[in-house]
Amino acid sequence: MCEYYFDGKGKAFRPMLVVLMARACNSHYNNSREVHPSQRSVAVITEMIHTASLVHDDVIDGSDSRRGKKTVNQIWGERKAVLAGDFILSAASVALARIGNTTVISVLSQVIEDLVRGEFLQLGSKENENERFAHYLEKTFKKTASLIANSCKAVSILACPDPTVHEIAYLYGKNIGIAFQLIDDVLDFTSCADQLGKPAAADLRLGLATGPVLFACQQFPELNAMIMRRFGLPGDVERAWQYVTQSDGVGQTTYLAQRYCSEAIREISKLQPSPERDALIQLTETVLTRDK
Ligand code: GRG
Repeated sequence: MCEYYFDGKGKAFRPMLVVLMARACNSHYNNSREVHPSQRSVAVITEMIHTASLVHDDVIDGSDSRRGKKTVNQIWGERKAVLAGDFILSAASVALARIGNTTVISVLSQVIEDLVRGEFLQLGSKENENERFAHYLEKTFKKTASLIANSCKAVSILACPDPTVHEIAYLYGKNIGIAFQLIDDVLDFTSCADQLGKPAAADLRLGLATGPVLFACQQFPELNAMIMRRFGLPGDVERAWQYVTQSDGVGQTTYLAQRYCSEAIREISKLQPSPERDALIQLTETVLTRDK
């Protein structure tokens, strides 16, 4: 069960980004692009934490497909899926302790707290329209960007003792991480199930109002009542979908993601030039143009 998702079918976006960040920081600090074994471990741990959270997320959402295959809960049942997620997380914790750096342990432990808090934020909703977008961005940071930001920070700590470099790594990860989730929310409206490897419009069906809906709501206030009842009445999902596609919600969410990517580029450009720094700049474009 625990090996099930380590089959090379995921995009491996996070470990790729973390290794690039490690090389960019090493290069900045002492002109060496070699990745330290401890930094490589962080990349592995990052993907393990991500995978554990996917396994648990699919239990919470009752999802039956991911990455074009059946979910762990669909095959083995919810109880074993919860334990499988726990097991992957425990293996990640052991690997983290083996790195033997207490700051790195605390930075990556914060991620686990954020993931859980992010999931709780998603369970709740805000009645006040003005608070809704802030709530959505906070959830987005905790559910998705914290893992990327803190993993980047962890490899920068292992690269050098300079706190300004740690801050650059963290802010690059935070901004590209938020953009990654904003585009994930756009893809839920613009991509098909075949492309995504999971059902499309899944968020609406789960009762979630993401960026495209929240922007659409400014043009179509009729969406407000539907958001409040979490698209729970018959026909809500279909009507909300229509409003979003008639609005500029997808365009505005994409524009917001572009702004976060520009901020990520502004941060990473503070490091000395290196092929890996350029690749991290290029990666922001990949985040914005991806279709799965
Ligand atoms: C067990 C650590 C732990 C957490 C429990 C369930 C939960 C709390 C958190 C859920 C966090 C979650 C699933 C966030 C979604 C992040 C996201 C955008 C996932 C999709 O990532 P991709 O597109 O997926 O990189 P692939 O399949 O390519 O790996």
